[in-house]
Amino acid sequence: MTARRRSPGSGLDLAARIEALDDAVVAARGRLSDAVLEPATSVVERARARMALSGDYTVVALAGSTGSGKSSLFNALAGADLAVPGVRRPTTGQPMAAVWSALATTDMPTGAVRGAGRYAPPGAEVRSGGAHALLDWLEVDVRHVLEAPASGTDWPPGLAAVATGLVLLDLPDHDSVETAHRVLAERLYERVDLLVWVVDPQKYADAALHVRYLRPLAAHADVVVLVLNHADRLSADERGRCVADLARLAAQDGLGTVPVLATSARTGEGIADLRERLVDAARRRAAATDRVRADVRTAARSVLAACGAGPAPLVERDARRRLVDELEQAAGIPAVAEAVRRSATRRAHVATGWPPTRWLASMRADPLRRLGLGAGRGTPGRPDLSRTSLPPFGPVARSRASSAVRAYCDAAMSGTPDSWVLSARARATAVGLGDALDQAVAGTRLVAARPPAWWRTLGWLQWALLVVVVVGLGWLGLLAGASYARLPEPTTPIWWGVPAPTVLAIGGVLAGVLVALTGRLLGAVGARRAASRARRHLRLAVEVVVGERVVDPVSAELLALAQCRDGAQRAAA
Ligand SMILES: Nc1nc2c(ncn2[C@@H]2O[C@H](COP(=O)(O)OP(=O)(O)OP(=O)(O)O)[C@@H](O)[C@H]2O)c(=O)[nH]1
Ligand SMILES: [Mg+2]
Repeated sequence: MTARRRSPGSGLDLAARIEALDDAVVAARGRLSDAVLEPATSVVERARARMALSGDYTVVALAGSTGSGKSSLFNALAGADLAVPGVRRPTTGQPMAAVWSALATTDMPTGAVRGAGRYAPPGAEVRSGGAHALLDWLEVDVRHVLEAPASGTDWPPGLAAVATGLVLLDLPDHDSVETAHRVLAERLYERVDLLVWVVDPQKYADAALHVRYLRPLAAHADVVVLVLNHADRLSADERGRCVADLARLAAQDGLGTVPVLATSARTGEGIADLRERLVDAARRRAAATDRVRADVRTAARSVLAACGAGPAPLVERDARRRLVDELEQAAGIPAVAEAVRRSATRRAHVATGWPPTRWLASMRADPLRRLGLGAGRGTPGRPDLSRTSLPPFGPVARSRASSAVRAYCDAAMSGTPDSWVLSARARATAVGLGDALDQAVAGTRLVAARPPAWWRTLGWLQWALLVVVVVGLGWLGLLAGASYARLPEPTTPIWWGVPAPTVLAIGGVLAGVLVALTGRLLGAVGARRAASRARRHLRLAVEVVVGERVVDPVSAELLALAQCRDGAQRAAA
């Protein structure tokens, strides 16, 4: 066993690691490719399943190519002819189990069983969590339980120390013409606790063995044993060279620390040593958790390679501001603000202008109403019920909005994996943004509910001045009538050297014009203020839309990335 450097998170227990990997996978779903996530998902499922099953048993599989001597070794280790080794190959088509354990007698009936079919003789007590449940999960139907001794002393020779919970599997090959064998074998390669790779002197350097099977197990050195079988066919020198060469190739595969043994199923050489190692592993009861831990680590590392490490990036404030600026333009907000200004100017004019010419101003259409906006339009709080007459979100505005949204996504997601950026872009879609902005504009109050008080004051003043003018003109008319009818001329008061009715008529007109000019001046100032207030409200409305449609979805992507990285880091530690 090699000493491992402790890293932060390496104190996590295995269950927490499995959950951390699951968190990472859940966070990455739809964001990383299936090629990365599917194996990790299977690892989580297998790990949970194995951890829920008995830890008292250690499942050891004899793996390798056809003819390497797996079945012969299985028999040699069992000390009984359970499997049928063959000269014609491939021989083994179904996996077969041998269970040594005093424990087994309590959860499986004892006795050697040969043949296919699920082993469930009458009266068999099936206890969940026992070897039986474990073999059910592994889908190994052919099972042999070695005869339980009457007392602890009369185990068969060589097996006295084996009351350990060792479950040995003889597997089909992975390299014959029978692809069904490979499928069965590979399914078990992924699930057993400890893998004994049985190779022979001819095929131990096969590229397929190393590239397809051993390299992916680089993190599994604690649960791999290499066995060079058929050792009786080699001279002592050749054997030494072969073992050294196999160890060198294993080191290249990242398995430099695994034991490499030479055995002969024919002569029995090396069998006791191999059995001792397996019994020792079964007694320590660590292989199952070591295997699962290595699986979880390997899967977490591949997720980490895809999602990247480190904290998720923070979105710059500027990026959001730029997006809001662009969408304001795309939604025609400056045009609306300008319409608010011109509408307020017009209304101030109508309210405070000189009454005889006011109607001229009121004849001009209200620019806000022309846009389908303005007082009394829309339903505040229910913008979905109204639509403005702003120019529709045409291709130009739409492409402007989409490129602004894309620029925001790219800025926010910089340094994250491409697939994550694409996912953010897909979620922060610009589709429907035009309508959302239009509704936001429609739902924004642009005109104050009540006109300013000074408008009304000036308006009444104008009417009063008009009355003065009318009185003056009427008076002048009476004087003219009296003079025409040669009636005695009434005395007319003289103000400032001018007859009073003339003062009233001319003064009233001049004062009306003055008040109208004052109204215009104040109206222009008020209209500019109304426009900038409207602009502020419209910007807030655009910000709300941007938040819901773009910023929140992108933040959710960043959060998922942070969760994925955190989970994968904890699982891989
Ligand atoms: N000389 C020698 N022959 C062996 C040894 N181990 C197995 N054999 C022979 O090699 C042949 C194949 O052995 P099996 O045990 O059937 O090999 P296998 O790996 O189970 O093969 P498949 O079931 O086809 O995958 C048989 O004829 C065995 O007798 C060994 O250590 N030395
Ligand atoms: Mg076989």
